[in-house]
Formats: sequence, structure tokens, C-alpha cells
Amino acid sequence: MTLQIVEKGPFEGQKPGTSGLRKKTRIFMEPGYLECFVQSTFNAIGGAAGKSFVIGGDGRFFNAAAIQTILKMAAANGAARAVVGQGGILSTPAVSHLIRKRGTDGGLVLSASHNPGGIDEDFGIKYNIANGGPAPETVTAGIHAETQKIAAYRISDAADVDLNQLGSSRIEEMTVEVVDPVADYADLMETLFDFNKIRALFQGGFTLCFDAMHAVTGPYATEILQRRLGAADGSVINAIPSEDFGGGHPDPNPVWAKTLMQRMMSDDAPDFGAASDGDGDRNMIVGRHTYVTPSDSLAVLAANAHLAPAYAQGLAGIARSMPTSTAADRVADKLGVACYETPTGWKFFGNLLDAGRATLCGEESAGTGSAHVREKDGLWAVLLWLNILAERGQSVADIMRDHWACYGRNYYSRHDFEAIPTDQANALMQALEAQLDRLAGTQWSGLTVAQADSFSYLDPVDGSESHNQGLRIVFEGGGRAVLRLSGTGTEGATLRVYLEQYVDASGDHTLATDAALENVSSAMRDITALQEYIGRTEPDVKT
Ligand code: G16
Repeated sequence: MTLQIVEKGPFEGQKPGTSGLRKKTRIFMEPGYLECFVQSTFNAIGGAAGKSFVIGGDGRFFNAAAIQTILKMAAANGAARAVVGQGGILSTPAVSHLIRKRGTDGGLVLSASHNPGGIDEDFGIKYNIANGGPAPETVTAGIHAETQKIAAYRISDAADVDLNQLGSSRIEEMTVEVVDPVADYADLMETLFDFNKIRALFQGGFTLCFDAMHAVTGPYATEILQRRLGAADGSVINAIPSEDFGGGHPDPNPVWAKTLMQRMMSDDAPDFGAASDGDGDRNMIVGRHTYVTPSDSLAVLAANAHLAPAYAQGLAGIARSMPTSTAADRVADKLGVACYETPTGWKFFGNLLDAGRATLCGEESAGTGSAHVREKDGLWAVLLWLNILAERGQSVADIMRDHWACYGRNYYSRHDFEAIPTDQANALMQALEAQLDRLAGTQWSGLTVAQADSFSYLDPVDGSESHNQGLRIVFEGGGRAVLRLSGTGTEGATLRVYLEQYVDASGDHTLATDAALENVSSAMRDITALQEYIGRTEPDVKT
């Protein structure tokens, strides 16, 4: 075995987005592309010498090959140890847990999350720090700076490691440990929830359908829901991870998890339905004939978390991303705890969790999680829901009805306009930003603008500032429209429009979402001149 120094780089555009670097798989497969990003990551963290890393991914096309490359590079950079999931598989929350449990210096997650996989689809890589969470902006900015000046990378010419074989081996001086990807994570879940109570729920005939979407949570959900908790065999569907997610979008929302939605809306629907995404950090919750928005899910989980053993002592605080509805804020108010509003990106929750200021966090993009790891966690959310259902003995629909009757309802929808030419998307955002100062007091579709601004965040823990995190238009009477450009897309720009209308506890909670949001939506279209800038007003995806 010899160490090679390969002259290569820099590559254009290796700038981490909302969650690491995401590009078309073929770009990642270009000679030296992955290598330069990985070397830049090592350079940005002061080198890999003597360090230990967890490495794993969601099993998408190029996962295993990328892991072999990263292992050889880590060894050539002097790393002491790499902990890898068997078959190269580790869900994102499982990586976070392993980093924390093993006390490693960090981890590398190979995933493009909910984006489709395959040679013509998407691939991604993300660096997590020693607390188990996504690298904060200071670190990702450092990685980006390194990618712009990199001229060479280090790699060993050792043979591939057998990723299917549990146990230890070596590359150069580095120990490679291949571990069961599920066991540690499943054990952690047992410490958080009342498994006996949930088991009794299933014994009593409660039915579940969990759609793993041919992605990473299949083995986790099968072990936890079916083997440990006794849900009927076949409760977990699409349970075998595949390189292209069965040709689908592993995005747990009503559009992409259509089979599950149809089943949950049918006459013989199970009591509870859920889905998770490519790398297992997102979740969708559906009751029989009842879809729960991610924002509502966060609010309900926060209001009922005390029913699960891990949260019986109460919550230190709640955090949500700015575009997430304000439903959780009302729960925080009632609980008498702080509610933090952060920019989009799980990395912004890390400091709040580390400082013990927040216990639960959530995002409109189907992410919920807690202080048990430093990533959002799809199966965790499902288990907390199950624990709550077991304690309350009510249906999901009843729980939602009770919740709205107590706190009011935040009607909510996200409209995505995908693959817009970047210049058009930028022009729209710039034009809107330019008029924000003049919007307060103006009327649109019968609504008066109360306030409009560009969201900035001051991290209360480390004092860092993040600007330009989305444009907000708040209307009198509880309406809000938020616009921002996605930081996870790989083709042109994706414009995300987040629409919300609050109806108080005594109001009508039975409206169709589109009807409840009609005025806010129409006001947003007029204010932004949507048609003029992007040539359409109908989104590609509504969630
Ligand atoms: C990532 C981030 C989330 C974010 C989501 C959507 O999720 O971790 O915090 O909400 O992207 O981001 P954007 O609106 O910029 O596309 P994931 O599951 O893709 O890693």
C-alpha cells in the first residue's frame, strides 16, 4: 500500500448548501470531484490526522464507491479510525447517534436526502461535527474556501474494504470498523419511549403502515416497529433500500408518498401511517383520513411530549425554522417555555440543543427531532406519535381536532416552483426585497400587510449572524407568506412559497387548506408579480 498525492482541483461550485453539497451524481463521479471536496473538508477542520469519523450513507447509487474513496483518503490523511455502517448504510440520525456514542471527531454522510437517486439523479455529501450535528456555517464556509484553492488530494492505493463483513480491518494505519447500522439506534429509541405501552397498542389490534420508500429506514423500521414492537408483518412497506429508491422520489409528502396517502384515505385505512425519506431524517404523519402537516406535527408533539418517558420532565424550549408555521409558538406560550425561530437548516438548531435551550425542534420540510441526537429523525417522530397515541387512546383525527380547539389552527401549505432559470428566480426575489420597506399598510386581495422584511438570525448562543434567510410578508389577521430559494436543489432554482393563515380556537377548523389560504395566496401572487417573473402561478408541488 502506498500513499498517493494526486494533483487536482479546484472545481467550480463546491459550495455547501442548506445541507451539504448536492449535485448530479455524474458530477460527483467526475475524476477528482468527490476527492477534492473530501480533501477540502479535511483541510478545513485542521486535517484528519489522528481523528476518527463515522461514515455512511443512504444506499443510493455511488454510495458504496464513494465510501471506499473516502476511507482511502481518510487513511492517507492519517485518520486513526473510521466507523462504517454495514453495506455502507447508515441513516442520518444513526450517524448522528454513532458520532455521539463513539465520541468521534465527526462524520461524513453520503446522501441527497429526499432527492431521487441513480446515475442521472442526485448525490450529496455532508460533514457533521463532534456533537453529531451538521457542520455550522463557519465550518461550511471554511470548507468552501478550501475547495476554491485546493490543488491536490491524498489517497491510499489500498484494496477496497469488504463493507458487508462486520468487524475491524485496516487501511494503512487507520482502523476500519464495520458495524451493524441499526442496533445502536434501535437501542437508543428503547431508552426514549415506552415500548411496552406501544407494544400493547399493537396487541390491541392497532394497525400501521410505514412507507420506507425503498430508502434507508427500511431495515430500521422493520427492526423497531415489527420485531421489537410487534406491528404486524408487512406493516413496513417498500422496506428494502434500493440504489434508485425504486425509481421514485424518496420524499415523504402527500405528492411523492402517494401510495401511502391513497391507502390512508381509503375505507379500510390503517389507524396510523407514516413515511420517511432517502436518509431517514424526514417524516410524514398521516392518520386514518387525516394528513398532519409537519408544522402541526411539531406543535402536537410539543404539546404531548410529556407523555413519553424521555420528555416526562417537560421541555426546555422549542425551536422551529422561520418558514415553519407558528403553531408551535402557541404551545410554547402555554407551556411557558421559549420558542426560537431559526433560519432553514437543521444546523441552526445545534447550538440551542447543545446549550440545553431547546428540547424539540422542527421544520415545515418534514423534519422533527429532539436533543437525543443532533439531526432531525424520522423514525423518532413516528415513535413519539405512537407513544402519544398509546397514552391518549384517541385517533389521530381526534387528537388534531382537540389540538385546534385548544390552540387554534394554522392552515398551511408550501408551494414549490421547481427548475426555474436562476436569473428569473433571482430577479423575482430582488424585486420583492426592493419593495419590502414600502409594503406595510398596503392592501392586497382584501388583506393588509402588517409587516414585511428579510429574515436575519442572531444565534443567542454564539452570537453569529445569518442574513438573507427568506422574505416575509405578514398580514393583519394571522396570514403570512414567506418566499425563499431552496438550498438543496440541483437544477436551476427552486422557489419555495410558504403560505399560512391562522384561525383562532373558536374559528372554523374544517376548511379545505387551499380555500383557507386563498387570500394569502392571491395577495402573494400580486405582490411578487409571480406570473411576470417566472411565467406561471401554479406550483410543481404543493405540500
Ligand atoms: C435539508 C435541511 C433542512 C431543510 C431542508 C429544505 O433537509 O436539513 O433543514 O429544511 O433541507 O431546505 P431547502 O428549502 O433549502 O431545500 P434534508 O432532509 O434535505 O437534509
